[in-house]
Formats: sequence, structure tokens, C-alpha cells
Amino acid sequence: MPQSFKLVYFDGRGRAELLRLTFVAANRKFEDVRVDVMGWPSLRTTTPWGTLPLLEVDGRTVAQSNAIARYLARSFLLAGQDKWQEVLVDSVIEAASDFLAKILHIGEFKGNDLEKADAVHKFKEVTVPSVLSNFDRFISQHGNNGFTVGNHMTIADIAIFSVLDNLFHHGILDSQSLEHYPGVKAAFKSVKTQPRIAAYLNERPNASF
Ligand SMILES: N[C@@H](CCC(=O)N[C@@H](CS)C(=O)NCC(=O)O)C(=O)O
Repeated sequence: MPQSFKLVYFDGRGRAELLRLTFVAANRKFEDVRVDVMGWPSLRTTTPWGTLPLLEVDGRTVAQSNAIARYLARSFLLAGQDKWQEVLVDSVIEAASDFLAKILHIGEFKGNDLEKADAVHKFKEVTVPSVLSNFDRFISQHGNNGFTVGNHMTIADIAIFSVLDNLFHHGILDSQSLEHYPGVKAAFKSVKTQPRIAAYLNERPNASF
């Protein structure tokens, strides 16, 4: 088992928060390095793909958030209990990542105020309900007892939690938003109330993205 983990990202949640939450859920220590955007251009050329997040494991480096997510899940026994569960869990990582890409796109939207308001409205009224329905149907088919795949917590639960947590943080979801999605609501709660995660959520840095 690797001894030391260093996670490098910007000072935000974005594509790194799923990874941070996974370390926390698994009770594994990691160094949470947050790069200043001013220092990014010089660091960029030293990274594997010119992007963050990246993970250093005992001095070796890997980047691409979904690959890192799978690596952590397999390392910490959060990847599913057989090959079929593993591919289902992977599919949720990808679906949550596709959804996060849309959220980040809205955050970086380049347009005038009216165009931005229209994009946010469509995202809230069309994209979000459609993704929540897909997650909920998936959970009703593959999950149990408040978990997304099988009977135990996997990184699939954490991936769904992380992306929805981002939407709560930005006021796109509110306390009633999950009422029509009982599977999603239960999986969200399973992660949020896991004692280590609950403690982390209380003390993590505030974030703009
Ligand atoms: N597919 C990559 C995308 C990574 C990515 O686009 N990261 C952004 C931050 S969320 C980044 O590094 N932006 C800085 C840049 O492209 O120069 C992953 O999932 O890790």
C-alpha cells in the first residue's frame, strides 16, 4: 500500500473534491496542495497533461481526475465488490464527471448577463432534472439501502454526493430539490452523514468553485 499521497489542485473544489472526499471516506491521510493561479503557467509544463488535479503517490505522478478516482477507489476498497459492480461504479464516475463539466461550463460562461441568465435557467430547469432522474433510475436498478451500487458505500455514492454538493453550494439545488428522487436523496444522505465526511464538511475551506 502506498505511504504518501499528495493531491495538487487549484484553491477550489471543482474536479478535486471527489478525490478529497474519497481520501476522507477511506480515512487516509493526504497532502492537500492548492496552487495559486498566478503560479500555474510555470507549473503547467511540468504536469503530465497540462491540467490539474494531479496526484503524487510516493513521489510518482499521475493526472486525469477520473483515472485518479478509480485508482483511489480500487486502493481503498470503494470500487465495488465484483467486476460487474466495478463497471457500474465506473459508469457513475463518468456520468458525474460529465455533469460536473456542465456545471463548470456554466460557471465559466462567457456571455452578457441576459445570455448567462438564460443558460443558468436552462441548466436548472432541463439539465439538472434530467440528470437527477437518470441517477435515481440507476440507483433503483443497481443500489440498495441508501447506496448507489450494491449494499455498501462505493466511490459512486461519493461522486454523486460531490457533484450535487457543488450544486447546493451554488444555490442551484435547495432543501426540497431531492424530494422527487428518493434514491438520490438516500445516497446523498449516506455520504453526508458518514462521520468522517460530516466532520470534513464542517471544517473544509470555503470555495468559489
Ligand atoms: N480531464 C481532465 C480535465 C482537467 C482540467 O480541465 N482541469 C482544469 C481545472 S478544472 C485545468 O487544469 N485548467 C487549467 C488549464 O487548462 O490550464 C481531468 O478530469 O482531470
